[in-house]
Amino acid sequence: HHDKLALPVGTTLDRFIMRKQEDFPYATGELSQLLRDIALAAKIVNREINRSGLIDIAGAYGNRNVQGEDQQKLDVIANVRFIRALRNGGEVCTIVSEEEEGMIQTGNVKGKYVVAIDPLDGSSNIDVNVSIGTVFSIYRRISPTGSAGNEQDCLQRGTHQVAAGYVIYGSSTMLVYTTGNGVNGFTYENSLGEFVLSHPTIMTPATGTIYSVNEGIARHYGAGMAAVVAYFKEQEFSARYIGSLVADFHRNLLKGGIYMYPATSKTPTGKLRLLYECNALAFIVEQAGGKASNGHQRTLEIQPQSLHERCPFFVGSSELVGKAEELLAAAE
Ligand code: AHM
Ligand code: MG
Repeated sequence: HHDKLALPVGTTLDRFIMRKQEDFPYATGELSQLLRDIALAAKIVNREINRSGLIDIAGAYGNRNVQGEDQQKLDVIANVRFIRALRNGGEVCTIVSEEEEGMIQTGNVKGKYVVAIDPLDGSSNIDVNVSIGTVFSIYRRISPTGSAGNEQDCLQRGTHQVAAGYVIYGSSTMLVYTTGNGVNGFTYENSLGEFVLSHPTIMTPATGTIYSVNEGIARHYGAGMAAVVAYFKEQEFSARYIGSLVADFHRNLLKGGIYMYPATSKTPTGKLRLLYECNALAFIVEQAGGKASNGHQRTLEIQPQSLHERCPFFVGSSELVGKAEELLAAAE
């Protein structure tokens, strides 16, 4: 029998998923199939993103592509690609997507899983060649198979995630995911058309010197949040803010730091979405030894009330998120 933990750098994602599945004697392979479906869609979306410069040129000639169809925006394309892959894969009954108001029923009533996904986050950055990402959470459905998934299946606490991950389309494209057994990162190798293991067992530093927040809206912060930012400045942290959640999160995960999207007077529950932005990253960061909260409650324990609800988000190195929580509590 192979070594349970150590798979070498360079292992392809498909092989990695297969080997991990062998470690669970009762695993049926459905989750493995689902992860492979997501990876396939990610490759297709990656291709579309890499061509987006050319598509823009085509767009200059009347927003039509060679087939004469109206050019779709990349976030819409990404949504279609992921939904199609999940539908064809057959393991998912219901999808919640940032792009669509209601639940998406795949028609796979036997599918055991529910997926919440932001197919292309940070889409305002596409036109300017800045990194963007996909974020996904996977849950086991609660309702019995044989009919469509329902709201209760979709509104589970983050602690119930069976897997979560993100894809970053950046200077290289990476897929990072967890099934609750640590976090592993895979880099897309163009010449092979495969994701290969490049970042095994990612652990985030317990502390760091980066803070990431939109300070342009600081006048709308409360007293607590003002104290948090003042503290990181006092400590002479580096300010790093791309404005693309996955990219900001990914950098801080590897280097140590804190990302914050607080409540403001204009957006009392922040901006980011609990179901398909915060929970996945919270699961990953915890698996990497870090922390995620809404400022006073662990993100993964928040009971969702609606599909697209927002929550304030503090995520990153455990000491820094702990410090932010402490300062927020002190200002109450
Ligand atoms: P989007 O889902 O409309 O793309 O918005 C989410 C994005 C995140 O990627 C990013 O962290 C945040 O919005 C930035 O917001 P702001 O411009 O208010 O700083
Ligand atoms: Mg988004």
